[in-house]
Amino acid sequence: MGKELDELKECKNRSEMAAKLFAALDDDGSGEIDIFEFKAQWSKGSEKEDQRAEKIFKKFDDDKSGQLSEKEFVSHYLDVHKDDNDDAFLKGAANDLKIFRDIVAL
Ligand SMILES: [Ca+2]
Repeated sequence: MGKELDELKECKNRSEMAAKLFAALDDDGSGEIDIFEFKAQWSKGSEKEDQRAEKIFKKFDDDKSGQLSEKEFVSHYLDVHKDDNDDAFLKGAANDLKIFRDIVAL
């Protein structure tokens, strides 16, 4: 995940890093993520991870619109990782970014 790490190091704060993760999840660039997009990127077809993804999605979707906006995603991502120190946050985000960008091989 060296490439992702370098890329995230250029961000000036955690919000900017989380916004990059959102962009990686938002495959079609619509500015919102629906549950199908979210699951495809998050769980990569694993059934167990699908259930987790669904729970996370519901928790993140503040206005229950069935879509995650960048604002919803960023605020929850920061909240989930609020106890991480900067190094742990950076590494975790780089790992997530790599997962979100990997092509699903089913
Ligand atoms: Ca929403």
